Amino acid sequence: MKKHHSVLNQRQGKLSPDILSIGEKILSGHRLNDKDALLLFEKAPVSYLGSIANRIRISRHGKVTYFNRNFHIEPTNICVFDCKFCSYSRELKKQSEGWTLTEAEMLAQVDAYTGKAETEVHIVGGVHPKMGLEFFGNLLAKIKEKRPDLHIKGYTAVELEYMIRKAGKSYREGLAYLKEKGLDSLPGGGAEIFDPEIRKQICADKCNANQWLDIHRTVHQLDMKSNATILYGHIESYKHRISHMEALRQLQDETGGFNAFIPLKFRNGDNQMSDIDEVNLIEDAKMFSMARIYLDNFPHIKAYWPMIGRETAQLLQDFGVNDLDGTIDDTTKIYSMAGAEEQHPVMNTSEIVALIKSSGHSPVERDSLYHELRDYSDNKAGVVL
Ligand code: V47
Ligand code: SF4
Repeated sequence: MKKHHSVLNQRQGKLSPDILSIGEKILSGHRLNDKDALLLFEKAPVSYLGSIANRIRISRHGKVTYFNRNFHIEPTNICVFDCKFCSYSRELKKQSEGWTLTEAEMLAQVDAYTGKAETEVHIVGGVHPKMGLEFFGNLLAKIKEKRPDLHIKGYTAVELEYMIRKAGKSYREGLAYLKEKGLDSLPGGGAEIFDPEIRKQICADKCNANQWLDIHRTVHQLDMKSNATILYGHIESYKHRISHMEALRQLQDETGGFNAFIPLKFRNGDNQMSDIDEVNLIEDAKMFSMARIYLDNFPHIKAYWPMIGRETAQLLQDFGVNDLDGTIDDTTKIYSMAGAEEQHPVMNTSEIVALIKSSGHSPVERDSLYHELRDYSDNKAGVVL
């Protein structure tokens, strides 16, 4: 990448020498340390971070942006926990305001996709004391019986830590059991911010950082992949974001089991943190760029468009993002309830292809493990054939 350095310098005009030298170190392949990461977060212009993140993105993925076709099952919004940022869950004591699907209702949702092109189901919800390990094991087995071809990405580490602990099993036993029943991979939710002080203030009662990391480590040791997230833009500082990413980078060095990192922007609609302003687009672009730069061992940086909005997601492709989730058929309520732009997040394949193309990127449909299924870049109209 050496030949790019002088171009980068000229384009950036007056940048302090320390920022410039960090940029050059990164582009010549050095891993970003925490001290330099803090300096970049605090002092580097977003355009500079974006140009570095984009160079890394291009060197790994060219202009390709992946998407996959998935649908969500949200088994319940009843939750034993009380995360202050959550607009979705209803506490156990207010069960009458919540919903809980039966096994038959969830299987009917799977049936609705018979013969359709969706390759993945994402199962995620609240933590209901009556929906235990065995209940979910049986559900997985029945989904697989119907649709052996469907990849099941299911249950955050928070849901798993609770159901496995209640079943009196070790993480290894519980996760091996779910794998045997049909679980293919884990989504990245529940990570929030690992720092114990911040965690105490925003989600005191659910699994802690070490438990989250142990569950993902065990999943990787069992030969399954997972994702990771960060909830940014609330009461945390840049230091907390960096130490969060540091823990993830270390685990990825150890196991190589993470596929994607997904920065989740805090949305302030209808929750106990509604008095906190949401961060602006500049902060979003900085967060995604820093994720691409810092997490040098994560292959994919994903934007979850139902939450961040489709135009922002489109723009973030120039700030490190190479993956957009998903072609969700209006099956998620988590973000519309938190005040995200997308009240009814539906994007069919033609629309997502058009969105990726219109910013000069190349849409490629992937499966859940990032095998390429179809390259749409020559399909000028973005028509689903
Ligand atoms: O853990 C809850 C977040 C997560 C709010 O792995 C909020 O492919 C912002 O993790 N503002 C669940 N965020 C969703 C999730 C996810 C989504 C899409 C893809 C994948 C994947 C994972 O939603 C929770 C929490 O961090 N969340 N409330 C809120 N008000
Ligand atoms: Fe429950 Fe998840 Fe909401 Fe926390 S974020 S209250 S664990 S549903």
